[in-house]
Amino acid sequence: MLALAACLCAGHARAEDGYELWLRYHPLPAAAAAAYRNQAGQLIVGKATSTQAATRSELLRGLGGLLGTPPPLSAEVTRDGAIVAGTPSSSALIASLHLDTRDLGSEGYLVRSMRVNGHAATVIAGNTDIGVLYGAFRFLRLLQIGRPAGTLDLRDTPRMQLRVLDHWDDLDRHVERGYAGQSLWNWWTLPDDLDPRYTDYARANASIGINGSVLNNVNADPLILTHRYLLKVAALAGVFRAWGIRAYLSVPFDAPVRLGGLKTADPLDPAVRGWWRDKADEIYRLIPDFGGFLVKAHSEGQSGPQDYGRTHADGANMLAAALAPHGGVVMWRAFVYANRPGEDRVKQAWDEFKPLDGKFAANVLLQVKNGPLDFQPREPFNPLFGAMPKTPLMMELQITKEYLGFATNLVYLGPLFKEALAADTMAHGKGSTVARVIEGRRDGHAPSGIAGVANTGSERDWCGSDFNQANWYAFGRLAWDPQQSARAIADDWVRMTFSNDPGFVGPVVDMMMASREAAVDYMTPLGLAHQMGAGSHYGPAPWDHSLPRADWNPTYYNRADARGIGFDRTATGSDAVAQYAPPLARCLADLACVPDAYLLWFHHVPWTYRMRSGATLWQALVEHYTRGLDAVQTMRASWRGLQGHVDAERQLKAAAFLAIQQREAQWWRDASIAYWQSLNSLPLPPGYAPPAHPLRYYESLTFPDAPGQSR
Ligand code: BDP
Repeated sequence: MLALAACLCAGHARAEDGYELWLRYHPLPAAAAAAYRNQAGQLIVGKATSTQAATRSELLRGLGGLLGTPPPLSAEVTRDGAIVAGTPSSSALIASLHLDTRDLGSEGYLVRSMRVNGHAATVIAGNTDIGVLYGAFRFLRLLQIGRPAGTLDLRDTPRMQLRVLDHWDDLDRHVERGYAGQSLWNWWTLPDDLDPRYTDYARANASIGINGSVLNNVNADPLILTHRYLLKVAALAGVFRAWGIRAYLSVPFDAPVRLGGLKTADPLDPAVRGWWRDKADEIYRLIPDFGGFLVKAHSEGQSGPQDYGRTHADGANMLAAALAPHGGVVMWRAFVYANRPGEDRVKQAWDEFKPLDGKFAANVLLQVKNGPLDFQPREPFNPLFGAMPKTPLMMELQITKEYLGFATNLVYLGPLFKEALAADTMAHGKGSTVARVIEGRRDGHAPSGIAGVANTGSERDWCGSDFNQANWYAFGRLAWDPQQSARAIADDWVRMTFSNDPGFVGPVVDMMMASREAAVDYMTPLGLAHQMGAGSHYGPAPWDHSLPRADWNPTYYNRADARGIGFDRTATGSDAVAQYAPPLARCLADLACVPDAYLLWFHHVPWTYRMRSGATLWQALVEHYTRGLDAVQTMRASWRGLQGHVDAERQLKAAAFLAIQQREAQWWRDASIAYWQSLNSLPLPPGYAPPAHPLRYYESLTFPDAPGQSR
């Protein structure tokens, strides 16, 4: 008992299980709380709509937690230090201030210190309730990250319209590529039971500006479109609505056959068109603000319009016509590689979609993965960005770490997301970055959007580890504004999630910022890709060629033999490089110009190839693997040194996961080196430790139980 009491008093001893995410609202230090109490002495905010009520409850909850007591609600400003939140149309008080809200659009906000009725006040305003909610979260964040109380003058609007999470959740609650338990949606108990967790999910999303959720797996089950399931979807949409989040569904293209009993799903067949129209009408009767459909067609066994001799545009436009009267959109995925066996897989989407530019209906967005392959630790950007100026392209990122060691590896994805967004397509001269392409400003498109494949699940901490929460957080923040820096976002997240203690924030942010490069180094350095165990994508298996399709196997991608390694994608090989804008293509095709990070993605080179550093490729590879492993060791030591700064529960969990990561980084390094050596027979450069086991040991490892596999 005494030990327990001692533990509970030791500053950070309050055990935390991660459920509160970055919305912990734990008490601020006394001085900061006192200063802010002067700025939060009264709260004037309506509750006439569900979003206003949500804003009010979040401000009361946040300020109450951070300051010790929530400010009293009031109808009027009667003293200094009031917080006034609302829109000019919902609040006469806000209207009387004659704020300039013209550039705030339908989701933007301002947070401003000004005098109201002769008193000092903080005004949180927008043109819409949801803008005000976003402003309220921004205000709370200032307190959470330890910004000193004082004058405020902030305005912000999102750069993209659709900021969406894609849940690859099956209806039996299995999550494809999910590593955090089961699906959050308990389809069996819906619509009657509305787990409070659905509200907390919506709060978390709203706090970072996410405004859409695709509820089910892209490998979609037609059951989702039955009336019984639509009632469940409507119940979730009802919870999300107050928080500005629309529900979307993944639909199988052949639903009219599998569910509707039609003989065909041909998009030009009037009966098929009628079936989808009726289905859309039924959905909108239940869910008036339904967002639309996400479609994986003609990919990995999913049916598509080509089964009926039609194009992707025919298929997408047919669904778009059914949704258009209701204001819904189609997010049509460009992740296809089924149609051209023998062709380099990374070329296929471009080959298939580029000719269709300009052929899509106005409410279709093409959803394009950040790279041309599949969510690898590093890929060059997808050449479709910049290549389809007449089509709104939406970027799809993966927040769940399918190819990055699952939930237990600490890999902060902010730098990966940023790298993809900041890549210069050079399609319209220098500076035409991927972010500008998807924001749609350059090509004058509306709508615009970005999607992230969610990492959430039923585990208490939502994401399978505390640090994985940072990837959900970073996705939302970058979806709102791709110009923000990954480091600044990490800094905010660490403060909100753990502590404002500078002795903690600095080292943890450094650790996070180094983690993605570390993963690239110990898994797939210098442009290698897809070297993970076939199917499960767990652990290294560069030798594997067991799967029936060549392009599902690591050997397809590494092309390693006694002489060299890498995929020749120049004119002497697959010429995938030609899909990039000419000035960029020229550089990538040229060994003297291609960045080291993409060397083996675009080139097949001898093991003895001289790198810019003077080292041979072989030496450089060994160096990178080892550097990645060393970086994990450093992360682990750094975390150990921070003991006492956070509660023991979260400290121990992250420490245990870092130990797993170190073991796996060692395994990646050693297994990769052992396999390459079996081909090139080269000795290790001096000073580097040999693999711990012979190659056959690594080859013998199997993991039929690895989580998240596709079925
Ligand atoms: C791959 C996953 C697979 C998904 C597919 C997709 O391995 O489970 O179904 O992408 O995006 O990354 O459709």
